[in-house]
Amino acid sequence: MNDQLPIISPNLDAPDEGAVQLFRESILAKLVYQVGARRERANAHDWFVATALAARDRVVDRWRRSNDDTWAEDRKAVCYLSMEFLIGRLMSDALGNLGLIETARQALEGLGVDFDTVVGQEADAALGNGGLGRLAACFMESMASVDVPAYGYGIRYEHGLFRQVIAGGIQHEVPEDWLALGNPWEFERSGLVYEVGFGGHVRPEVLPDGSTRMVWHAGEVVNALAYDTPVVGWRGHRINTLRLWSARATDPLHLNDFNRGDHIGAQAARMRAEAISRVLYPGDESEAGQELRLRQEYFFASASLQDIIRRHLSRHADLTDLARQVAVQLNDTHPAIGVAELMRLLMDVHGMEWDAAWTITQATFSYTNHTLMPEALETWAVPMMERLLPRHMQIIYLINAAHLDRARAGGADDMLLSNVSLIDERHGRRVRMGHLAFVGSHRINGVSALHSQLMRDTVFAELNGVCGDRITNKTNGITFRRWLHRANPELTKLLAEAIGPSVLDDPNRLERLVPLADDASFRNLFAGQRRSAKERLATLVSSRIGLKIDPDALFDVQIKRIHEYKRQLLNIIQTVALYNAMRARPTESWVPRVKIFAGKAAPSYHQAKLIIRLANDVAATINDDPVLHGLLKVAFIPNYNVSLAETIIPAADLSEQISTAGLEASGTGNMKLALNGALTIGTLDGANVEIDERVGRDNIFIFGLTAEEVAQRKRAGYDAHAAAEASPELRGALDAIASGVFSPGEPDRYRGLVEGLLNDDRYLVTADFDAYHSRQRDAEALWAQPDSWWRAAVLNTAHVGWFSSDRTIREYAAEIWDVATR
Ligand code: 26V
Repeated sequence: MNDQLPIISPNLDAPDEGAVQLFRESILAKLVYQVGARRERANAHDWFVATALAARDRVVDRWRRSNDDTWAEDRKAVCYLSMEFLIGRLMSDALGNLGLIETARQALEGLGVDFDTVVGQEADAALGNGGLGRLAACFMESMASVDVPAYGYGIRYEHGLFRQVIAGGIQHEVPEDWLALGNPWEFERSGLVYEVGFGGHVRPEVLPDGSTRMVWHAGEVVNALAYDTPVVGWRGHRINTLRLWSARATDPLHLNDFNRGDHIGAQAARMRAEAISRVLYPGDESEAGQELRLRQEYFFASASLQDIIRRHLSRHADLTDLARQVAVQLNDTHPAIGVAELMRLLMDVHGMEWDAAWTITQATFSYTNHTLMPEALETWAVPMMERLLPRHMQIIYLINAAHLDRARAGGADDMLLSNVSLIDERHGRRVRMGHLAFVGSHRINGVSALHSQLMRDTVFAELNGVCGDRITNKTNGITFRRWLHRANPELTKLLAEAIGPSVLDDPNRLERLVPLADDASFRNLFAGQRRSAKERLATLVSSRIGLKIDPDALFDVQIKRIHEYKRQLLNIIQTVALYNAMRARPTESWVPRVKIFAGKAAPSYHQAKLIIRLANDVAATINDDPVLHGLLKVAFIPNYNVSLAETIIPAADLSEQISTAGLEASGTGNMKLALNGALTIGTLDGANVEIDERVGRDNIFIFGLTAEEVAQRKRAGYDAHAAAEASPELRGALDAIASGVFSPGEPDRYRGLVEGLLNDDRYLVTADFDAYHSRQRDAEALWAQPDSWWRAAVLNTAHVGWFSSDRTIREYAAEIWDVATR
């Protein structure tokens, strides 16, 4: 495909002068005619917009070609439904995949404008909370790269994830405003608008042919307006579409009210409608949503399915073939109401019979589960569903009745029936969205081998038994274009020179690095690259929080959402234990270390916010202590986001992946850090298990209870007091924290936290402490032997090619979607 358009050359190549000149002219034209700025007075943001628009022009023809080819070849398309797309900046993604980074750099240089400054102007698109949203962004890029026709469907939140400000060690949330200066990448599709209803009532109505149909008379209608962003695949092979819906009132102003002088009331309905796409819910595993969240979920699921049906009917006489033409992937349960919505559209709007509609629905949908944490499993109160989505509630009851009949016929007893029912009757009646997604899908997948097995063995065991084994595993991946090529161009260049540029196209070729791990001069180059990335990070840390850190120290990094199960607390307690030891024996030869933390806590998650405060308090005390001679520093870098990750990851020596085994579904930061040559210290949890299998036990620091042992301990009843008594290091660290060593102005600040840990250590922090502490000693010992450390680092990069999201997407394509890949 795209045979008339040139295949993009590797972006490490030097561009020719003609191409640079052309691009420069096109930037200047955009600056003058679209930004409306004079060259002499243009600011960095003006240059950013002009450059983005020039780049976008290079995308548009290929984009149309991709769509035309999909039509012409009648190819099946994937529709990826996700509440979250955590994209970050798009400039280097687009330019990088088009092979235009050097062209753009030189084009701007010739105008006296610095490329990196221009790229730095772009606001991160933070339309997601963490892992789930970032995975969706990686998948979009990989689908374009392996030539899968795909639409990402989501919500165009006006405000993405809050900006985190740390003041006095405490997290404050400030609204994020990524659209304030416009978004040059998107196209508003004023012709693509769908009506989404809420509330009202349902009535059977007799049609002219004598048949009856259920008709939903919605009490409120909101318009969904499409905004499209092109998603450029590697080397520009294919350009897919990210289609995000913006909520608009059907009646923007009640003129009568306005004319009567009620200027606010006249806009009330508009505010209510448009609130739907106003802001991303900032929760993650820790929080359940409220009514507005259900409105968001239905809003985007409905608009997306209407769009899918409209597109299908523009080419086909009816909907019988729908599942042959599209695969709809539910990214967690957030779009699961789509199961009932597709049934409604097929039956009530398009006149299909139940059985035919159900066959199509199940063949169309598949569902990915991203967490087994009980507090994150979505359920919605039946009364609210009945009020907001009365027809959907009827359909859910009908789906449930058929599902329970099948289970009963298969021999299910009452207990089993109540466990597999779509309605949870135990604490008020609630719809179990995971069950709805499961029953409505032909395939259900987990995101790492361990997680998928735990789905089969625990949360979904009974449902999977009743439905006939539908669970399959698709271990997560990351796009190497962003997380290696863009984030770490120096390392990428070194790799391409050492093992050939084909590694840019085929990550499995990273294995060719294996012999180079034993080559001292290559190891030096590898370490030299890390050193310069650490210098860049040190500059950033100094400018953001005024802390000086030594680029020769071991950079020990834990970057992710703050959550008790991820156990930042274990890391902090261990940091305090190290601090105590250094103070007790200041003359010992300590390995210089910088503990780096970054991550956001959900605004209402008090315990997570307290952990952030503790990290900052510990940092303040340790960083100021002259006895340590700067050998230990602690940095909490505020406002973790995709762009910050791109700076931290290439600079990390040690990657902290220390969740309680069985609780981290996969992790993807673990893959990014290992790819860039960091050594993992981690538990046998999520994808760590598969990283361990690939890099080998000699090149990773594994510790702690296994998922099975965790389950046993919990069953037996675990006593944290006994663990603390048995471990002097742990006891000392906890005493210091509890007694106010790090909060001298308020000595009791962390007393409750420590007591809570000792009385109910749900995440088994104290159980894993000694094992963790001792693996940290092993890491220091290895660091003290640079030849061995860097050998292990090179082998990490060499062995993790499998974690490319291209591999993950190929597996989904072959085993779930039934679409071809390149
Ligand atoms: C739950 C909620 C609850 C209501 C408010 C908004 C909201 C947003 C997200 C979630 C569920 C988050 C689940 C999640 O992010 N899971 C992560 O998925 C990653 C990709 O598969 C995986 O690597 C991580 O291990 C997993 O924690």
